[in-house]
Order: sequence, then C-alpha cells, then structure tokens
Amino acid sequence: MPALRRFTLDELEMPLVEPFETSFGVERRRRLLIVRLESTEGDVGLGECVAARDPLYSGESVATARWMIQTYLAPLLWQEGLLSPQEFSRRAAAWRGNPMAKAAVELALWDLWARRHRRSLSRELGGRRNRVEVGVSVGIQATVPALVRRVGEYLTDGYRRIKVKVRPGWDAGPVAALRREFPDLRLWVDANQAYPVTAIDAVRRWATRYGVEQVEQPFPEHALAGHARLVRGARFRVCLDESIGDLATLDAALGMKALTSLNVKAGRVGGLGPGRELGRRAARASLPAWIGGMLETGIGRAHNVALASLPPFTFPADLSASDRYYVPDLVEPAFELGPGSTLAVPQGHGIGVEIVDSTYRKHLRRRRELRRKAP
Ligand code: OSB
Ligand code: MG
Repeated sequence: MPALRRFTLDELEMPLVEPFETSFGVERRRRLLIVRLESTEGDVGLGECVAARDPLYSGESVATARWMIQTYLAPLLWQEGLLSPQEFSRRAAAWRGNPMAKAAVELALWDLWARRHRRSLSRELGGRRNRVEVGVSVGIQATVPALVRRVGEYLTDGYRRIKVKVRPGWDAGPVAALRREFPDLRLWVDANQAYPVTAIDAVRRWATRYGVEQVEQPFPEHALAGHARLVRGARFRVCLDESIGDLATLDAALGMKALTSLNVKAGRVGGLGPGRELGRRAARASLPAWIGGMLETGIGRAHNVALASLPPFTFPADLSASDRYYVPDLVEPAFELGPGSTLAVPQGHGIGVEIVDSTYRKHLRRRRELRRKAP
C-alpha cells in the first residue's frame, strides 16, 4: 500500500500579461499556492489554490488557505496510506468552509491518483471530450474604446464567446458599444455581486436591449430570491457563480428557479469531485453548466480543462489560452487556442502538463515542507 512521502506547499507570484479588473478590484500579480504531493511509489500530484491575496471574491485568501492546509488538511494525508480524493473530501468535510484550501489538496490527490493509474485526469474523472469549447473573460478597461479594441483582438485570436466584467457605472455604455461594433457577438456579462437587488429593472433593461446572452452573479451571493425575480420572464440566462458552493444550495436555488446557468469552479467548490457532483445534479435538472476560471496558471487550468471534458459541462468555459494570462506559463506544453474556440484536453498521465522548473523557480517566493508530526 503506497503512502505519502512528501507534502510541499509553495507560494508563487506570477505577473499577469495585463491587469485584470473586476467589480471587486484589480489584479496585476497573482499570489498563489501550489500543493505538491509525492507518494512512496514516486508518483507526484499537483494542485493549485485559487484563493487570492485578499479576500475580495470570497472570504478566503492565500493566508487563510495556507493556515487551513497546514493546520487541518495536511495532517489528514499523513494519518495513513494514500487517501483517495473522495475519502479526503469526506474527512475534510468535518471542517466548515474553506473550499479553496480543500480544493488545492483535492486537486493534487486527483493528479496523483490519475498518474498512479497511468491515465489522464480527464479519463480518471470520466471525461468524454478531446477538446473543450472556451471563451474569454475580459476585465474592466480604462475606456469604452479600449474595451471594444480588446474584444476585437480576442475575436481575431479566435475566441467565439466573450464575457465582460460589469459593475454599476460600467454596464449599459460598454455593452451598447460592443453590440454596435459586433452585431453577432455572443456576449456574456459577470458582475461578481456588484448590484443591489433593487437594481433589478436596470439590469434587465440593458441586458435585454443589447442582446446579452447571459448575466452572471449580478446580486449578492445569498440573494437567491433576487436572482429568481430576474429569471422570471428574462430573455437572457441568469448564471450563478459565487452563490452555489454545494449541492444543498444548488437544490435550493433550483427549487426557487433562481438560475438558468451554473458556473462550476473546482477551486471554489472544494475540488473536482464536488464540481463533478454539481455538474451531474445540474444535468439531471436540465440546467446548463460550464466551467469557470480564476486566472489559474497552467496547473489549475489543466485540472479545469479535464473537468470541462465531462458531459454535463456544455457551455463554453472561462478557460483561455496560456498567453491570455501568463507568458511564459508555468507548464509545458502551454495551452493554445485551437479550431472552433477550443483547448485540447491533455492526454498524458495525470494533468498531462509538466512544470517548467526555471520558470517555476523564478516565481517561487516561499517553500514549506509539511512534515508528519512526531508521534
Ligand atoms: O467571477 O468568473 C469570475 C477571475 C477571478 C475571479 C473571479 C472570476 C474571474 C474570471 C476569470 O472571470 C476567468 C478566467 O480565469 O479566465
Ligand atoms: Mg463569475
């Protein structure tokens, strides 16, 4: 029976190719944690934590995730042989919250187990596609013409679905300009909870008028009833992201008809297993689901692409080519946009991409070996 030999927790700082601005702030350099596990058989597994330096998107941050992993999660892996990802999730569920910290470890276990089985992560998870359809998420820009130019460049690159970040004061104007310039554009927007529910009529008005196909998370995460009101009679889809962290909440939201699309992020919901469960539950309810992103490096992107290859995830993912985020990326081969606005699903063992050591070392800020406590 194999066991764990090494648990390494790294912190890196990666400069984004351009700043990414959302309703909650601007990110220029991403601080991130990487979990590296090594078994006694010599197999390795990698996981990326999506918690950001500051708790703006959700309550977690790099610091809380580090503390959670060191204090509670790593000791679970030292207790016996090699835990399966599912068993890890069951045990980790004893502690409330902290899904991003849990996901970082869970992702590394999936990679490790897939490599152990000499299978791709996609196959290990039950993926069926060799390529996944993707779009691009465009941050808030300095001016409307700058946004139009940026979107035009992404369309030229080959992206066929564009999601733009919106917030009060950066919505009807930019969206109108995009519709004027690109009449056939498949346009989604994401507000990251920036509107009060009282803004419902205004949101409905510009989204309808400018042919927005999907409005993501306009209202606060707990405002399910507000989202349900927006769904009623809407000519666009209402997508929930931050609101849906677990199956019970998805069931509640489905019961209230509070969503017509679901953004699943493995890194936000506790990992690939929980993400797959959300996708399956959505499919059973005929709710379209798709894979979101959190500006991951090629490590987390590889996990997300594998999850996106599963049947329930039918809408184009927020997973773009490596060069939209980091140049160079941390891994090889980097992700490149292919025909029909797609990314190839890596077919090698595990996540199917390998760390480029020189790049990784350049961005490494801190390394910590988490050892088994003395008995
Ligand atoms: O809400 O989807 C979001 C990035 C950081 C935090 C939240 C979100 C995003 C994105 C980027 O939209 C998606 C990507 O990784 O390309
Ligand atoms: Mg979102």
